[in-house]
Amino acid sequence: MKLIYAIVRYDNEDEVITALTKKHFSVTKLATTGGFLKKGNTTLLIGTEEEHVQEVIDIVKHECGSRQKITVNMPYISGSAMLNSATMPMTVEVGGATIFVIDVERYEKI
Ligand code: 2BA
Repeated sequence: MKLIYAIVRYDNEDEVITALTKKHFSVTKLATTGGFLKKGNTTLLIGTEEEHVQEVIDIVKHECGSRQKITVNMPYISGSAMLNSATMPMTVEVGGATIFVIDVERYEKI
């Protein structure tokens, strides 16, 4: 048994969840926040057998599309030299998804 964490953009969550549930995967959605941009994103938890992990990743990849470049403000870091660059634009790559696959030691439904 594996547990897949998929961090996806908020805009993609409906399509990903719909596609996964259509294929009978169980999904739990968590409202999360990226530490760098401090913007909301969505973390999906999907527990499945090892032989289905690639199928889940393929579905997430298909629904989330490719990475995009966006320009954002530098994060505000209080008391640091970065204070003056709070309005300075910078480009970061976002989109697609960040996926972690973890071994599950024990799985029970009681
Ligand atoms: P954020 O932390 O808000 O990061 C948004 C995007 O900013 C990242 O996109 C990356 O392109 C850039 N970025 C993040 N940290 C950076 C840094 N220290 N310096 C420069 N640029 C940085 P993604 O890589 O697609 O990540 C999207 C979201 O996925 C992240 O939102 C975070 O919530 C999560 N994530 C990504 N990698 C992670 C990891 N290794 N562990 C935990 N969460 C992760």
